[in-house]
Amino acid sequence: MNDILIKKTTAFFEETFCSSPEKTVLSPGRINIIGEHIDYNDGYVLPAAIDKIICFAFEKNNTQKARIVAIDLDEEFEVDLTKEIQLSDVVWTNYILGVIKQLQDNGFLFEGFNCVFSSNIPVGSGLSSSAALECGMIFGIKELFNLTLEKVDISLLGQQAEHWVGINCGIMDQFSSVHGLIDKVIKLDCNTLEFEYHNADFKDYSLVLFDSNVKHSLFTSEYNTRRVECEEGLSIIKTHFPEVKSFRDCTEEQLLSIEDNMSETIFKRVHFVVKEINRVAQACKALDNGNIEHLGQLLFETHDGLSKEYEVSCAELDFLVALAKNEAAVIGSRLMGGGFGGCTINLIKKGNEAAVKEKFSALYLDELGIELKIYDVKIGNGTSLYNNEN
Ligand code: GAF
Repeated sequence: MNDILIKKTTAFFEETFCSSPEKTVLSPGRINIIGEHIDYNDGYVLPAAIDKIICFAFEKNNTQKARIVAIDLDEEFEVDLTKEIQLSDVVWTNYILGVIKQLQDNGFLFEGFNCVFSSNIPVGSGLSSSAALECGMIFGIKELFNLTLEKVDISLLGQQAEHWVGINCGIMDQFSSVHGLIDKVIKLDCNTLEFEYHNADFKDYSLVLFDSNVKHSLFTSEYNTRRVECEEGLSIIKTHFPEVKSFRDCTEEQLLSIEDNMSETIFKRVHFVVKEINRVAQACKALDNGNIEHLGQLLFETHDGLSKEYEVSCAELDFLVALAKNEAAVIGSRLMGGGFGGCTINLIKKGNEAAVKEKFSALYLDELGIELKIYDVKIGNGTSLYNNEN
């Protein structure tokens, strides 16, 4: 599937610029096994890059202008690199403008370039197409102009670009897009950015994503609000337990003992965070030990917390997880990513995938009148250069 995308992108580039690309870059979306809304709360997360990608073709153009074409949207824009970068009304261009601005603000020197890109990452499905766009652009500019940027720098600059666009996100999406490795999940410490790879061996179960096919507009405002609520909760915890520096140091017992010192809403948010940090540790052990049934159970628990305590779910996602709970072949399911729409991630007993997909699609359409989209997930490599001679 990616071969077709690469061919299409290369051919489009050649037709548009009458030359072959100097650099071709592949940048993936991501899934997250567990540890949701935990990156900006300094805990551990367990994401992986996937085999759905954005393909970029680049060349230098010896001007001070960047000309960028989004093949799938049939739109293009030009950036004058000598002028101050401002937010635009065209949403997708802001991720690229943000990347250019962050590189410039951090003192990286580069000149004009041409770029076309095309994607097979579904947009608005919680698979981080924006992180793939940011990290792929940074990677391409780095390759064209020989910038000294480590993988972690690319992740952090991508995150800064996303903040500039307006979402105060954590580091998980950009980090996993850049650091992904085939068949591995990344256990990332979002406090220190230390990480280790674990085998993504789900034994007798397949990973399947059910895309609710909705994206509620609450996402950005509620996401940013959750961050503020968690900061407030943590500062209350710290006044009672000065030894607690971040949520990972706080036990559930400590939290329960000061429940009356915070509002019901703040308590629910931080209660979820403390429990979710524990679940990530348990999930990692379960995966390493091949206890996928336990991992599945933890996914269900995470969804409950995201829905009732963190309140980032929606009727469509709750419906899909409820279906999963009633289906013996599905041993775990939860909303994945920021919430308010997008996908659920599911562990389905091998051999039952087709029947479950068919049943859920029919029920989702019948009950909610929405067509369910389905993606089988393969875990792939992080942002990388494509060798045009391949
Ligand atoms: C979005 C954000 F971009 C991530 O940083 C992360 O917080 C995620 O939501 C929730 O886990 O994808």
